[in-house]
Amino acid sequence: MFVQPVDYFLVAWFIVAAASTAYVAWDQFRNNPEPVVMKWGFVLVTLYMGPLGLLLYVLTDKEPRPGEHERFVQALWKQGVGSTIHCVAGDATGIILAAAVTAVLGLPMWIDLIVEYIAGFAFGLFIFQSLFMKSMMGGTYAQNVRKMFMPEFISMNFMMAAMAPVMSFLMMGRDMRAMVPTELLFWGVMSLGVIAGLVGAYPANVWMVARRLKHGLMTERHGSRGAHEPHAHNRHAAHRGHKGGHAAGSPKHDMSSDATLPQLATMAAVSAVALVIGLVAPANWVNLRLSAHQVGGAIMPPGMIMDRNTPAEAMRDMAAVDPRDVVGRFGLDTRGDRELAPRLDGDVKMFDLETSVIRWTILPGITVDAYAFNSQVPGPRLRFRQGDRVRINVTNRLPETTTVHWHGLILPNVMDGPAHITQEPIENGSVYRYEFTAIQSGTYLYHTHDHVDRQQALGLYGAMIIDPRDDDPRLRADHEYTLLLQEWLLREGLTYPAMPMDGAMPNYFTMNGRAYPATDTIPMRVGETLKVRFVGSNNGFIHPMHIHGGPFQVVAVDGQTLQPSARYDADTINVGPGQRFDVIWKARTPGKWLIHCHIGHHTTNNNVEMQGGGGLMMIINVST
Ligand SMILES: [Cu+2]
Repeated sequence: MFVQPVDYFLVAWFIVAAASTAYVAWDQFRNNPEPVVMKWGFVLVTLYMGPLGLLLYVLTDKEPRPGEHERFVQALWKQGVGSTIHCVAGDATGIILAAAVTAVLGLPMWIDLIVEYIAGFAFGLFIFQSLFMKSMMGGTYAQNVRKMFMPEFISMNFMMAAMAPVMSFLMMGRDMRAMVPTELLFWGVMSLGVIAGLVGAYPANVWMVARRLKHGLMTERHGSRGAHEPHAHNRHAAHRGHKGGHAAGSPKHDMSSDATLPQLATMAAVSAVALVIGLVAPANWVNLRLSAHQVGGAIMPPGMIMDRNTPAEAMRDMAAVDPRDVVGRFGLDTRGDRELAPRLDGDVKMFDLETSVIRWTILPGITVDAYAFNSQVPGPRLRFRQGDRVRINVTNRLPETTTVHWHGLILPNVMDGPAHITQEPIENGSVYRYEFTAIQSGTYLYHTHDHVDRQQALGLYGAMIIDPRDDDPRLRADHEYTLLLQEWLLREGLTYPAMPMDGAMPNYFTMNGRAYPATDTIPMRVGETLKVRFVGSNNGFIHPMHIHGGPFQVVAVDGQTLQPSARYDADTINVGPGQRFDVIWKARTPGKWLIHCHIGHHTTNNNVEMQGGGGLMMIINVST
């Protein structure tokens, strides 16, 4: 599935690459008079470089008109391209195969790079240079390996010096799908790496061709064209390709180089330095100790600080919800915080909760990918009476483990929920049964207690209201509204858990899963009372909740009913994470009265005011 704009580009790119490769292969094997090894070289490089490979082929190697190949490929810059293509085809094939295998094995990036270098070098030297070139070079395989070692070493070093940073920075960048071979992005990064590698290796290859240390482009004719016709020789003929038995007197690839030892030694040394820098320098910025198994596939929020020490766990914690995990989509017609009717097992009230990843609409046209209980944000409201025996079966369908904590309740320790502390976390597909007797009464909440900063910020919470055994009429109101708060981070269509961290600051805010103007409106009449239960389901942020039109009376805090003498009037209360406040507000005057957070940013939608506000804002509509 496409989750980023780059995915569309990559599909288009690889279609063009396939077409380019098909054309180059067709032209090479049908029309172009050159050795088979070069035909394969251009085919492979076009596969890796797409239209750029095609361009290099057409400009340097494709015979313009019959009989002109010999003259056409003479120029040194073209010979250099041929030599580089030949190197890149072998080395890149080894590197790409090694990268795919090491990613599947889950080796750390720094080991990947070393294995890739060795594989690329071996593939290039032992197969592409020595084996495939043997027919042209003459001599034994061992002689060829020895002769080609130094040119291959220099070319490979420069290529990897350019290719390694491209791979390191892009694979360990924001979109770490680039580490996973089953993702198109992995192959896109490989292509970009090969392009960089070719550019990096080109200058040294030009020098090596000029000094007759390497072959460039060659012409090889046989069959009906008359294999034994003398070729149009030129000043490069001495080191260009002619098959043995061709024109009489043509020396068999005279590769006697005029490069001096200091030249060669310096070139080799500088290439080695470039290689070391290319391999090591990225470790200053990215954590090369991580493997594809640890973070592969994670997409990080823009602005997150990722340095060479950032652990894999931190990256997974802040990563976007994978849109491919979404199992249900819900529009504005689906509410959160719907009261869940219990099933009865004798005297026990049973509730079933199931976690899953859903796409949830917070505003018209604005959706978030949420972790949800029973496919709603907030999760269903659990309501029972003081003294009830309650059993809650929690089934986990998230791509990670979870637990549930019953915030504020007096219950057996093993039912309390903290992962790894009172219980093993619930694996995907498993069920955990929580059971307890409700001793207290009041406004409570339940929420995940496994990777809370991530999971609760993505929607795993709900209200729990326990009605008292003996109802106090002074705490009743004409209307009741339960209000759960949450922050969201939504960027480029991806949902990240909002947290007070660089790059993770929220840009959307919801009351009961909706942002204003999609929040509820409470209709009232003058003289009526409204009990609002503020629930601090917000995870990393405090919201000073304010009601217009006169003060409210705070009658309960954290589920504890205040003694009449302790009740107090206020118009703003700070609802911190985990806190609850029951307040009673009286409709004194007709009109539209607001309930809203008093942090201005929290009453916007992605910093935009819509119909007078946004986010944590709703209307009490009082009529006469
Ligand atoms: Cu706020």
